Amino acid sequence: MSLKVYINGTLYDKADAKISVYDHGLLYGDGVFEGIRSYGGRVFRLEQHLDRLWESAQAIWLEIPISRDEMTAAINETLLANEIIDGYIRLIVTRGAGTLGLDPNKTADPQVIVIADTIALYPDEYYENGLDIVTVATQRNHPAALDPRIKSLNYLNNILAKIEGLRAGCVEALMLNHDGEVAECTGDNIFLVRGGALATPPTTAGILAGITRGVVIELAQGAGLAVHEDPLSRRDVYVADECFLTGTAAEVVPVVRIDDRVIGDGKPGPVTRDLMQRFRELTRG
Ligand code: PXG
Repeated sequence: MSLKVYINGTLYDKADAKISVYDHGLLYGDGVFEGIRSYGGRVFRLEQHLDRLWESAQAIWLEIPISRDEMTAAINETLLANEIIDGYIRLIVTRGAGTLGLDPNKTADPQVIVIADTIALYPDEYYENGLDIVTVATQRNHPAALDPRIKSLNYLNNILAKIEGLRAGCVEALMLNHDGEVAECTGDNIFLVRGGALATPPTTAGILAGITRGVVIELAQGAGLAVHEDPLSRRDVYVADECFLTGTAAEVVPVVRIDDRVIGDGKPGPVTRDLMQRFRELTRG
């Protein structure tokens, strides 16, 4: 059975799921997206992902041509057509096909695309032993230029950082903001554990307000942990007791080495392991 992809109300075979080369999503990265998980046939934190998608679109003057209810129906239809129970959903809204100029007024027909697929998970080893990451030279976009809270199709900032990380032998890379503070990784938010409390950069540090980040903050507070959203330096990271990353694809993944400094005792710590377990129970329990 070929994978079916939703475009503007129609399900196409993957090989036939195509949009124009004049689409400004392709020409300029002009559009927005979301990455969402489905667990046990239920879409995880759908309302929050839709909120973020609509806010991203609002921020770039992009009117999503369908309602939230229609988007929800499109997601369910695409999941069903592909018989996906546990999987990954990618929502994409492009500006649509236009001229070769920047002017979005010369585009028509924003494209609404829903891809539902299985997800290639990180290997178990990452969760058992933790990641080794590096800080890269590519800074996170300055929020005054392009706010990282907007999940736009223009991901070059993160891709450059990702390439730097990969070339250093790391699957994730830590990005700093314009003030040299810790921002986030290329597709994940970062948390530290120190003195039994969590610390994570505030969204004003120039980061994506991750949905998983929000879930982990709730889980931690529910477990009686304090969570501090304060600016963090690289030094704070190096002296942390524990470190972990959160994201839709990664969920909660420990970090045990950063810039060749060992974090804690070099193994995933107890707070991280407890939150991994709580996240697993929430999504699979
Ligand atoms: N920061 C950035 C820059 C992201 O792109 C996150 C943090 C985590 O946010 P969520 O809401 O997912 O907890 C992201 C999300 C992928 C992939 O395929 C990446 C993301 C989402 C889905 C898939 O690598 N990034």
